[in-house]
Amino acid sequence: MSAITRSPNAVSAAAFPLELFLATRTAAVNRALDQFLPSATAKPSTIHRAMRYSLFAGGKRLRPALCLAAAAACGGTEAQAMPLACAVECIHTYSLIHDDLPAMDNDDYRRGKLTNHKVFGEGIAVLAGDALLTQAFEIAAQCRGWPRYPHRTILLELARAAGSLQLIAGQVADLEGEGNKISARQLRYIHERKTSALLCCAVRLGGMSANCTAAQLNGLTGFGYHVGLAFQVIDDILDVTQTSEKLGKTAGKDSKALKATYPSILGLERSRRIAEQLTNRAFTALKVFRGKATALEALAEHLLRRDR
Ligand code: GRG
Repeated sequence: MSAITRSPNAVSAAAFPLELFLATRTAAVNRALDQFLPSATAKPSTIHRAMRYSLFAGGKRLRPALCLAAAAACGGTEAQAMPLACAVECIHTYSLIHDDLPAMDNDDYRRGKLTNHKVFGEGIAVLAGDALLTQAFEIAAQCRGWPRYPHRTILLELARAAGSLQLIAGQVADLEGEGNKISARQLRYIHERKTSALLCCAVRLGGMSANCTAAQLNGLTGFGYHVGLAFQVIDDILDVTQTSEKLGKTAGKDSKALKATYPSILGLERSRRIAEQLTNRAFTALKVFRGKATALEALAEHLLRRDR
């Protein structure tokens, strides 16, 4: 562990029953996703089997957990937040299916299983990603809508995070940066869009589902932004320190693809310190909740300490 001072929130987060929270929320999200999606036998069954294959392949469900925890911090309910948590997970899974395609990162394993295109072929994998992206908006449109956040606001939030100025922009910059020398600033640009935008969107949507105040939304935005950045720094560290078996995807791919990462630019130790600093900033952003955002705090601490 680095010598950096940990936020006092890290202490209260340690007392939170996070394992139980993650297990129960993952089960609830899986049940809801199962109900929202067309059945595996709905015609044409190939596409529905492909969508379900990746969606239920054992993802950690961190974005839904963040969404539900943000709702709880604002006094909301799981039932109200659930369509939004599921919508974000569908977008996340679509992005992974497309990211694994030969034209992108070209990976054979994801979530400990063969990638979608390895099982269903490239054409169906592209379509399964497209269908999950579309499904996300169909699910989100079924949310209740709130006085401060009507359906229009919710759908805009999702579309912007997944669009060509955020998630896609990050992926474009990532692709174009491969094999080139990239500055820490350019790397931050990629991480903000490729990873932090959707994570932050999950947190904000959770708050919106509780009709949160502007001050609460502002706090959640700062939290989601910094946790999202820390998440990608840790992801890059795990890529060089963990095995493929542990990660459920091919380890060491970034260096092979000559991708710029925090460890490759700044080294492992500095990268760890940066992830800690970002997590502390995320804690600071939660001040507005006066200690009542313990699930979010525990999740931030968990994301920093995770080993897969
Ligand atoms: C439109 C053709 C086309 C492609 C879009 C946007 C995009 C492809 C890809 C970006 C996706 C990407 C790989 C982002 C990085 C975020 C990241 C570290 C994902 C891994 O998240 P985890 O660890 O995964 O939460 P699980 O499997 O547990 O859900």
